[in-house]
Amino acid sequence: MAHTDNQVLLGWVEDMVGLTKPDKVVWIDGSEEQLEELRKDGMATGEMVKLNQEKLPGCYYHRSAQNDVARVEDRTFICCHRKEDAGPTNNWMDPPAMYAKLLTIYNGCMKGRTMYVIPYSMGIVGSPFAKYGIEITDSIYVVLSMAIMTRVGNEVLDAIGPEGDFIRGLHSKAELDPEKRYIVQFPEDNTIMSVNSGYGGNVLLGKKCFALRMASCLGRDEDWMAEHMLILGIENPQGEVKYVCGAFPSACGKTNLAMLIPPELYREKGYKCWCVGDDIAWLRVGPDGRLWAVNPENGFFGVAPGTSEKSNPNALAATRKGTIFTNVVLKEDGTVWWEGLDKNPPRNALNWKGEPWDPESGEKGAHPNSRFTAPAKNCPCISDKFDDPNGVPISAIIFGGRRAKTAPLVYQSRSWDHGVFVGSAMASETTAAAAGQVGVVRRDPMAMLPFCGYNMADYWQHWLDMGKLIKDPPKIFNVNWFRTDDEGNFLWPGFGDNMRVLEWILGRCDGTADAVETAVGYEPRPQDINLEGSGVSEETLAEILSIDPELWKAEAAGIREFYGKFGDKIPAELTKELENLENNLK
Ligand code: OXD
Ligand code: MN
Repeated sequence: MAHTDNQVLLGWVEDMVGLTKPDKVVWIDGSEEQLEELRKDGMATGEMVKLNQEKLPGCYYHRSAQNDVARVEDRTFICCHRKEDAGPTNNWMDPPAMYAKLLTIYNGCMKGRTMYVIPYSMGIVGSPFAKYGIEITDSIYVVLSMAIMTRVGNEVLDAIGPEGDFIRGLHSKAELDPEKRYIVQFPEDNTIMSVNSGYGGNVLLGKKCFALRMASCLGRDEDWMAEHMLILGIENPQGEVKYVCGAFPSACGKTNLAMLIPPELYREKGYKCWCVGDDIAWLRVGPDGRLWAVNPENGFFGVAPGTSEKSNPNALAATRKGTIFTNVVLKEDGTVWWEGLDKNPPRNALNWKGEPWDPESGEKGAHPNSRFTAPAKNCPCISDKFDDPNGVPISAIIFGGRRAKTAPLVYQSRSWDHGVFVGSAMASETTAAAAGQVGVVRRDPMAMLPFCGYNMADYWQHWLDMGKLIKDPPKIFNVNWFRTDDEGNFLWPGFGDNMRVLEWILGRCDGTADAVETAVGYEPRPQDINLEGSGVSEETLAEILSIDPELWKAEAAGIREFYGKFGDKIPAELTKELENLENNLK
């Protein structure tokens, strides 16, 4: 029974029932009893496997189809009336044509299945930041995962109320046919349609589809920002906590930075770090005129391989209860394993495909994009402000990428507008972990390339406009943990030692840290970064901070070429910043 008399909502669900023709409709009320029933149903169909409840209480295992293990950017569309509003970096189709195509695929796709209706909230229900959605799905895995990643149930229907609006989301596994797989956002209709996939990033519609693609459009229209950013609190020995947001392309250590453990020297002095979010930040101007952030999610959808007691003990601890693991190795004792967890690959285990796995075969046991869906509250360093409806005030925004030679360890932009330029030019070099050529520079502005729901040039304009609305805007920085020597060895230790760079960043924000001006912005001198106990010498640091004018001239040319894609939509402020960079390098 639906716990709402919102006629628009009821009418839409009825229409979707007419379209997909399920045998049964179940409204998700958010109760533990109902979720427990669904876990049982999921086990009966094989969709969910109960793990060892002594070692991993409340944890389950799920396998996706073998052709369905990642987001599919080539099948992800922004469908708005004018093609130029989607911009050159998004796939676009005219909405009527896309609806026609999708309606054929969805027609009768839930016959013989149950339809679940999930009311969910991105953000704390009832808070000024919160936005509500309804996801319709035929997947128990989706229901159980949404119950971890978002706040679900009747309280959301109450918050929507009889007249309130919501984002419509229709998901069906359909036949899991990759040729008919579509992840489609209709920003002008507040509608998301996802079909023929069961992989989290494509089907947990609250995350990338809503909280980034749709929300970026809402933010543009309502003067706020939806960003692909972690939120981290840094507590000094006096107990004051300052918050930063950080945007990084994938494979740059975003989750590790979000859950950073300071080096021993800092811990002894009383420094602590607190995680508010690891993936998405919604940013608004607060009543005091400053920029405030919330994490609209309620859990972590993290990459399992590489997560270990050493690399990220906080993330690992978060997965020890109430977690759903996907496509990792399933051990004989009902626990899980993945490459990089430890040096003891298990015997008699099943690989991510469900086949008996020989660790000596040379084949990976876990899929490289195998995941955990873990409740945020499990994380030992979760911030006490995680649940604060007002969010946290942001002192600094940090952009970053993986650059072997070009970008220095850290630099500060000269102004908000210059910072927007730095974000717009963000790039990362491809690693051996991804298919294709290694070391190719891929532009990923603000790490939003696959997630911006409208024309990226308009998005940059929105950033510039927001800068004018914020009193005392956060300072904007760029970091690069990945500088190498000529043999390709990393020069900076990274992980917890990144705290040393964060200390300089916060020092710049409160006016206590020194800097020198270079062609690209303000940089620390080697003596401005605390190296004690890092094993890095001042000479090495000087090398990591150095700027090679020839490489930067090529970088500026690359940015100019990238901007060329957007024609005359590029904001004049950004063209001016690019000219400044070119002049500084002369
Ligand atoms: C991503 C993710 O792909 O967070 O960015 O899963
Ligand atoms: Mn992400």
